[in-house]
Amino acid sequence: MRKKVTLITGAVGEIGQALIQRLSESGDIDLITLDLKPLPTGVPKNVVHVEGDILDDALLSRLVSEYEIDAIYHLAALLSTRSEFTPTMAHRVNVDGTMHLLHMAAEQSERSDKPVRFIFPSSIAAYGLPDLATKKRDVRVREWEWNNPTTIYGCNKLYCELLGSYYSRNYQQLAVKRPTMVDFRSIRFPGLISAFTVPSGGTSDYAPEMIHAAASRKPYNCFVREDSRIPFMAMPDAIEALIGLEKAAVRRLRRRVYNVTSFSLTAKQISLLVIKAFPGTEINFQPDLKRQGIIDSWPADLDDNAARKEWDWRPNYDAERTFDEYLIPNIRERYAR
Ligand code: AKB
Repeated sequence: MRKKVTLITGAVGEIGQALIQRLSESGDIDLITLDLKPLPTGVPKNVVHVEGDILDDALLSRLVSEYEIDAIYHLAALLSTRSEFTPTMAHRVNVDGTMHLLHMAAEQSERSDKPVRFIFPSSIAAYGLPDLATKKRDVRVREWEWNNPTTIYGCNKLYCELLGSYYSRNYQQLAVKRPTMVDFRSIRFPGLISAFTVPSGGTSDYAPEMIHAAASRKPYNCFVREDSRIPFMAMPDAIEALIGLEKAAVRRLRRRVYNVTSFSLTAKQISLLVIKAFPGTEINFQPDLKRQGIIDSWPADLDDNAARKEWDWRPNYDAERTFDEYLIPNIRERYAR
């Protein structure tokens, strides 16, 4: 008998590390984690870490033959700024990688005669507002509005949402009598902020970078204007959102892709919270034209009513709690060490 496991790709990324910690705490599920790199904090009990490439078909087939993969959190991706520098690589990792994993999930669903739950973090990058006047007018964007991404990463995410929906609906329907379906579920995340890791290659990175720089007593040059506004979320809420959607009863879900959000602040408002926590911090605003363009195309806020209604999504951390109870104490401790 094959052992039942949950697979996490991109395990060494920010979301990956936090998700592994949260899922391994409960100790009641076995995890296979996959990444090109080793896990930086060691391998917890109930976790088997595999160093390998999501584009390696032989490796994916070996995993399917050895384990009964019940659910997949497919987190591996290159973020928005990094992807603009290496669009071909971004396409390979973000799109080809997802395609390989979806195909593996379809194979696994057929083998175990049960749809594998495929959890995919998408992003506000899937939206693209044409100008600042529209961004000011259409503040809380709904899932079906402004799906015109301006970055390769946004295009990759939007297309993969469609690919996942395709694999859930009608993959092989023409070829075989009974289709092998995947239970694809996706979340469009705002910018995420973790107290324990610093992101790399994203465009929403100015918020976490500002906080971590202040805690380590370094000045920070913010690469967007003071009035730049996008939504954010504390990492623990992002993890609860992924698990909440994975556990949601299929009969309640009306969509495959959901917005989730917590608080929406301008870069100036974030800098004031940072200075309040770390008095004397020097923050300068020196906008980078390209990165500013990306932030200007992302919505100022998200409408997450569908997630609230269909799977009871609620963030636990608003801006105040994120700073006062999660970021500041944990970051202080981290840098004091
Ligand atoms: C990025 O900035 O690329 C990510 C995202 C918003 O998806 N943090």
